[in-house]
Amino acid sequence: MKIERIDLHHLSMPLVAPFETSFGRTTDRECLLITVFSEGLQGYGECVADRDPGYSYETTGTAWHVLKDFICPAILGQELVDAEDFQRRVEKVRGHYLAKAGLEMALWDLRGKREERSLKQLLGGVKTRVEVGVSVGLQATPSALVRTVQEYLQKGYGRIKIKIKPGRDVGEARAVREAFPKIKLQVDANSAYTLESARGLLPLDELELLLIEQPLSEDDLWDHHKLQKEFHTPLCLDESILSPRHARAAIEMDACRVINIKAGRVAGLSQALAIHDLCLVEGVPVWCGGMLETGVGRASNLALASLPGFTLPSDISASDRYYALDITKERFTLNPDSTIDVPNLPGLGVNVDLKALEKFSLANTRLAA
Ligand code: NPQ
Ligand code: MG
Repeated sequence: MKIERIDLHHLSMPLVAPFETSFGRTTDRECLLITVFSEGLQGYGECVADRDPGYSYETTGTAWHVLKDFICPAILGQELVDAEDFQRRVEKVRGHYLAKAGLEMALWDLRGKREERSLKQLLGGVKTRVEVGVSVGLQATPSALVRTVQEYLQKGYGRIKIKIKPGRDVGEARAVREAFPKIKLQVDANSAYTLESARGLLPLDELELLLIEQPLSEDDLWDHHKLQKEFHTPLCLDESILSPRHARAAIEMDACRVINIKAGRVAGLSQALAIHDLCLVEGVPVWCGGMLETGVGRASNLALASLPGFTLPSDISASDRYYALDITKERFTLNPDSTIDVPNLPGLGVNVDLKALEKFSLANTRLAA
């Protein structure tokens, strides 16, 4: 497919409620929407970078710069075959995986529309509905947390993840476990601990958690290996796994026993697929992480999570968990069995609402060959 034009949209979308993690509190989610034009078709991709470098060093500002000045120029006017072809052409751009992944998603959407096949079909997905859970941000007190968890359980979410940070960990997890002895429960620290301070988390081992996500620094596989030896509960890596190579190293050194796959974090769906395939062979369970995506990224996550190795519930919520108004005409809803349907129309299977897109746009630019 000939890449004729690429539009970048810098968006800011109000969240239905603030979301707080160990790295900060967000009330409006920024992201980039990327439109790729080719032979009468348009493909959409979402770059999951945020305004601040809290989850990742990348921001909407750096992704805008690197897309406009390096990634897009490498493919504009070119004839592209597929995602692997794209990855080869941007190989010399070091890092900036969130930026690369946003563009790669748009190429998959284009390819699906060209071939009249859904992203699920292109990736080799096997499920029509995927099991999901909700990620609950830090709340003011343990009892407020229990009330919030209760609301999500009533809405039908069958798996709860709570965010933790030093001083707000064992007490919160214990309160939720005591209130709901049987639910599927897991915690996410977003790298807030050191090997020493993480020893304070040892009581979590009694709470029958599905996993403990990313307790230590993103660049610290070795200390995760040391920490895993002290826990029966599986450690799960998110921020640490940026490539199939990282996944292989983490598995070989037993730095984790579960991997959270986010296409955005690993430079694209092609790389997410490679990590999935590796984990399937190695018998390491995976699930799809979430980045407060719009309907565009949500559709991509659902297709990815329909692959056979995604055996744990994914952080893919219904649209109304994050946004009262979304940029897709489609809204995703939760089925009573805590699943969400995987789109099956060509490409991502969603239609962008151009009015909503305009409403949320902070800046737009058009890049042509
Ligand atoms: C995680 N997400 O699994 C991430 C982290 C995260 C759903 O828990 C703005 C932009 C706010 C990106 C908050 C969930 C964010 C963000 C949290 C990513 O670690
Ligand atoms: Mg995480």
